[in-house]
Amino acid sequence: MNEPDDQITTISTEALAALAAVSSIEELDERVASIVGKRSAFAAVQRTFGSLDPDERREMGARLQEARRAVENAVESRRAHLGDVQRSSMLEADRLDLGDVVVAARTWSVTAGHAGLVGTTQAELEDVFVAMGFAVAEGPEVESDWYNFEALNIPPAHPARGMWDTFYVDLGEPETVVLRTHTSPTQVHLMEAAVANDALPIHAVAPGRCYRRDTPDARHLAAFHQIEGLVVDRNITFADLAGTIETFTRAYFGPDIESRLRPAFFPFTEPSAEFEITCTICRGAGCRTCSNTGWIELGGCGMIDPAVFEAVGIDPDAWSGFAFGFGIDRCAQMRHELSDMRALVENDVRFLGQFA
Ligand code: FA5
Repeated sequence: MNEPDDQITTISTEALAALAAVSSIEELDERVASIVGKRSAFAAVQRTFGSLDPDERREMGARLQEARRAVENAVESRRAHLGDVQRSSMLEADRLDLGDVVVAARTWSVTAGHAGLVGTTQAELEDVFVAMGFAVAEGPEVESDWYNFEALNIPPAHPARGMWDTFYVDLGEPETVVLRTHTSPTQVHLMEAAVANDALPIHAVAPGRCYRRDTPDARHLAAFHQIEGLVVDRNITFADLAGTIETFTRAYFGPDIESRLRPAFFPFTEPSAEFEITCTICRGAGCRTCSNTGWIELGGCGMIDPAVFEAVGIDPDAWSGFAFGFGIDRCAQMRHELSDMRALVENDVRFLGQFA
């Protein structure tokens, strides 16, 4: 039998060898008790110290602590090393070699790609409205407060500003430049241009991207698209608006989808309405996408408020008109029965490939 001192040296050497043989963190966790814990040779030799005289016991106790601490430090370095190895092999396994994907998968022909669903939906909507006699226009995505709010009868501090949670651009005076929250500012641009060029009447649609601080969910995105419609002419009535929306719904969604107008409030139209269609996911039965209502709101609309005509210099006694603004992403979602709008921006090639 070795002296305790020799035993401690042997135990340390064997413990370090056992550590070197461990090849994963899981294995280390399993074995750590037998290397430095209560089931270890260190613990066993400590139990024999009772038979030593007090001075020797103290000396051997200190020697054992020192040896055990050295092995404990070695356990931690081994754990750190094994962690590094495990992380690098995980990263290596997850590495996406795009070259390999294209060559090996061969599920897509290698082409220049194709238009996205929102882009094609926008083009289809434009076609429907062009067939109904509308021109296609566009307006800027970065707007002044005047175009996005004030000219639309939404003065500063008006509670209706809360309807649109706005991204402000850090330009000029605070809160004077915005990412447009809707396409309605294009109404103002179109009317101003028509007045300047003596070019009334107006029959136009203006599609484009809008931004709101909305939390993305099944029916919302923070960057989305609307198509604005504007008609300014003589003797335009709400019946013209309702007829236009009905014609659009039938042309785009087909005759089986019901639509309805519900009274609503927008500061720039009076009267105003919300336009809804039967939820195409549940066919009206109620589901998660339509929050169990059976209906999906596609947009807002109404007769141009005289205050807006006055802001742009159009005589409200001589001219009347209507406007509407529909969500293009919502139209795509309902037309293609997508239960969650976020699929449009997730860039999953299996989804995108269906619309090639
Ligand atoms: C408006 O934006 C008004 N400018 C519509 C309008 C135009 C009224 C002309 C009167 C005259 P609203 O906030 O309800 O209204 O949005 C209209 C549509 O845009 C919604 O019905 C929806 O289809 C779409 N939409 C709004 N917010 C989002 C969003 N975060 N993500 C996706 N689509 C959205």
